[in-house]
Amino acid sequence: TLTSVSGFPRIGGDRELKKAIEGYWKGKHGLDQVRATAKELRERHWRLQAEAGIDLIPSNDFSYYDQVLDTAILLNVIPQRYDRLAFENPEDTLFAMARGYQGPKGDVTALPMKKWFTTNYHYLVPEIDSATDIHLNGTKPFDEFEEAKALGIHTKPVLVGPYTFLKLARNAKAEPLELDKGLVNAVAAVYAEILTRFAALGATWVQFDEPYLVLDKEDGDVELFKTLYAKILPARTGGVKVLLNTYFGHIADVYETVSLLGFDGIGLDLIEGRDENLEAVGRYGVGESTTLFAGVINGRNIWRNDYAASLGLVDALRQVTPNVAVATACSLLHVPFSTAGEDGLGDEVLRHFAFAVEKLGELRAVADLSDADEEAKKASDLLRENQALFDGTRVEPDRAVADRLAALTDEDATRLPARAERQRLQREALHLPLLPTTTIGSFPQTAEVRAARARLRKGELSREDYDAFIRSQIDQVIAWQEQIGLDVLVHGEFERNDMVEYFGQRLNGFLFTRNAWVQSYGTRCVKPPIVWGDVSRREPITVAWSSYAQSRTNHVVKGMLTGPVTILNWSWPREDVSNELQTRQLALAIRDEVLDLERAGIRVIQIDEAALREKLPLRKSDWHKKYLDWAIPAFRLVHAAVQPTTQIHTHMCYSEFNDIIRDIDAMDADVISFEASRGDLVVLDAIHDAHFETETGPGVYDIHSPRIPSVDEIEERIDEILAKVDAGKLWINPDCGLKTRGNEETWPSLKNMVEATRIVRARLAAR
Ligand code: THG
Ligand code: ZN
Repeated sequence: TLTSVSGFPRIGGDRELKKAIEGYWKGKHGLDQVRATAKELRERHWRLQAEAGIDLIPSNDFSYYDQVLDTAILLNVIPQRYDRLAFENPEDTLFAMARGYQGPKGDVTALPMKKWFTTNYHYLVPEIDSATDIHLNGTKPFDEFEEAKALGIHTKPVLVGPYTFLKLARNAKAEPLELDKGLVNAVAAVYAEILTRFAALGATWVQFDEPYLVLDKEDGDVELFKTLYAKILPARTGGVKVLLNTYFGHIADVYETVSLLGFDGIGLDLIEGRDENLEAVGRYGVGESTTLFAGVINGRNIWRNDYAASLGLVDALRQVTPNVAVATACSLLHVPFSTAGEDGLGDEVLRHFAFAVEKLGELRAVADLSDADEEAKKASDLLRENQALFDGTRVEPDRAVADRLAALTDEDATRLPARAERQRLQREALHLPLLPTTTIGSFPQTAEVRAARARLRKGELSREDYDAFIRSQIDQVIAWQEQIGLDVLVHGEFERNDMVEYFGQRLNGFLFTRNAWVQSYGTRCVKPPIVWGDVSRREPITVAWSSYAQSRTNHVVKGMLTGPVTILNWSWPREDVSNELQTRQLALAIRDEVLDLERAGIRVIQIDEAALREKLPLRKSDWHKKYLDWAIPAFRLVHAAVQPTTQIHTHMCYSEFNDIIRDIDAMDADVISFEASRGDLVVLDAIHDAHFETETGPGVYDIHSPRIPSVDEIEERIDEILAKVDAGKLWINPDCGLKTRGNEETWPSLKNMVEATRIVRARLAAR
């Protein structure tokens, strides 16, 4: 049985690509070194897959920064402002589009970045305007195909498909495209040309990734898909085959249409879209010359595959067609590289894990087992050993946690009195001015802060000295906040590496890896903690730092926590219990922390839910019953027991929640801050129209850029917001945390923000 990998991680087992590219950006070496590292990694990754016996090994899944950006460049979708910089090397144009450019050649901001479906990966949004001249630009996919061929490895080129590309692209005003005939034809023509070229190079399969197909369809979507592929598929010459690959959900609503278009292969996600996809295949059948690619190896988890379950899925498809290949359910980009070297974990634990390299072996094993007869399967050690991983209890349940959860009632997740009454009491208790100013919590993680943490880890700095260092950082940041006149202060989070890892490390039930990095965007990676058992809190986590900060000032200091939904979404959840249960366990742990902070005299507590929207199901019909109905109450459980005068804040990184605005209000926080500085004021209309009760802090400047916004600019911004939000309910803050910024831009920016606020306040008072 044929095996196919959708895509492989490219950052490298030791993040070699990250280091090479960042070294180049810092001027430590030239592009030649970046190119050499990239080439080495491609070779290593192809060889690993070949040695694992994979039949269809992807090429062009490599990228310096992002595969959507690569696709844009391949289609010559390069806005003029980047082209005009006239770099000699195409890599520099690519990096300018990805990160912006400021230097002798000009000054341009980066393309916007967005979350890739329900993952923590981010892609760059292609920008198409009337001046865009779409044509095949560059040779990256062909070069990489030939590079592998020269190594004796025949690969399957992979491209982001034309439908997904057009659905993700925006016009210059960041609006969805008006898809006129010319544009659609031009895009289809490039893909047809790509197919023709690959046929000439001797490719057997070409894979087009169309994850956008798993979303609800809008008017015209199905037509668009049909139009594109009706123009592209006839370009199959010389026996080249086209695999239409879908993932992150099911395509039941279009399966019939798609199966009639004559693709040589259709890739189906049998993990996330299992039941619907199986049902659709059963109902509509499969064309005689079409192979189904059964996506049974999970590309979104770190757990070993359950072979018996996978074989069941392959068998179910074989009831319909003999032409079944076995595949990863999506690209392996979203999992860490390899478990090799994770010797801190112990074999009892490690045998349950499969990262990208180990998943290759699983894929081959499932394919081979699916060819074996019943006798051979019975005799298979491989199958027996695999089964043993899923028999019995992996970890003893924590009775105390179960009892606590069982005793909870709706009242435990219901805060009283009602929000309007609380807001009145809080205004009196906290003595806040109109338009209170604050920040999202973190301050710059300078080289000095990172170095201190590294030295603590290596044993070069004692815990006492480290704590003293953190206290000195807090002293400084409190003093600076007082100086520039912020109203609600924070301690700066200098003690934290990552807002999720930090909490995971201090809770029962979590495990950690040394090197299990996953790309989040560009060269930035995350190392999510692993939920292994029932979660509970051992002891207070943040109380000492927050109380210390509060002891240094007469201003209110805001306590800073990460919420349960975000902790789970940015961890590797276990699969033997539901996400809902794990989130409720986390909610109880954070609830204990909230109450301890309150007891210690912290009167404002922020519970970040930066990733709340990330795992919102892709199909609207699933939003509530599969997610919001338990995620929102879990958040309420965290804070419902505080005093009416304790003010609860929350923060979300993306303002894309117009469509779930009532659910956000139902979190019942007193204040919410969110990103809104990129000109997108639509969410403010939604807040207005929904009679949103939560006080709001729409970010007044963009922290993702090193630019310092002027007082005028921020003042204008506040006025714009005031046209839509009642002054009595408005907070003034930046977009997001400041940990990725430097002090040299942070403090002037905040100073300007406070100054702009004072001007607006004075104007409002004079009215
Ligand atoms: N934490 C986690 N996920 C996130 C964010 C986060 N996802 C979305 C958002 N923030 C943007 N993503 C990132 C991801 C990584 C980093 C910053 C923003 C980052 N990573 C360091 C790097 O790759 O250099 C890690 C280095 C280290 O810790 O040694 O800065 O905040 N979980
Ligand atoms: Zn944020």
